[in-house]
Amino acid sequence: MALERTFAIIKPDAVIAGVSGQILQAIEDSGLQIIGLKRTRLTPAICRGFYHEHVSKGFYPELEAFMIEGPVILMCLSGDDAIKRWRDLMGSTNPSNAAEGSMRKRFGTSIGRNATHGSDSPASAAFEVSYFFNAFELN
Ligand code: DAT
Ligand code: MG
Repeated sequence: MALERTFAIIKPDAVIAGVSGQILQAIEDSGLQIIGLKRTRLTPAICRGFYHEHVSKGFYPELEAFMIEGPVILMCLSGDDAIKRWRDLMGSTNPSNAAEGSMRKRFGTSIGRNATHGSDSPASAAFEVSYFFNAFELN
């Protein structure tokens, strides 16, 4: 197993619902380290750059409207096999298919409003972490 970094978001639905603390607790309970964290609000331009691979898709306008509707909590997580471990803890994209106890099962309400984001590969993790964090912010 390799020591990895991955990028995570607590999305606006979960922040507004007041369940950020439960998601942070689940991350810590899983043994992943939160090595960077900030609370901010995305803009349309920042959202487009972040979701560049989805901008041309039919669901993108709905995705952008959702991601800018409230504050987000951005994180860099570190640990052995962190990318897959965070994806597993999040659960499937559609909360109705997500495993019992996963973040999306517990806190998501639809495929679009699914509470959390996680990088899906080492390449996307590297891009996404550096999109939001400077090296000195990761400790
Ligand atoms: P994931 O977030 O599990 O990596 P993805 O990268 O395919 O999923 O899509 C990014 C986000 O876009 C996803 O978390 C929710 C939204 N989304 C994906 N497919 C959608 C759809 N068919 N309808 C509405 N929103 C969708
Ligand atoms: Mg994805």
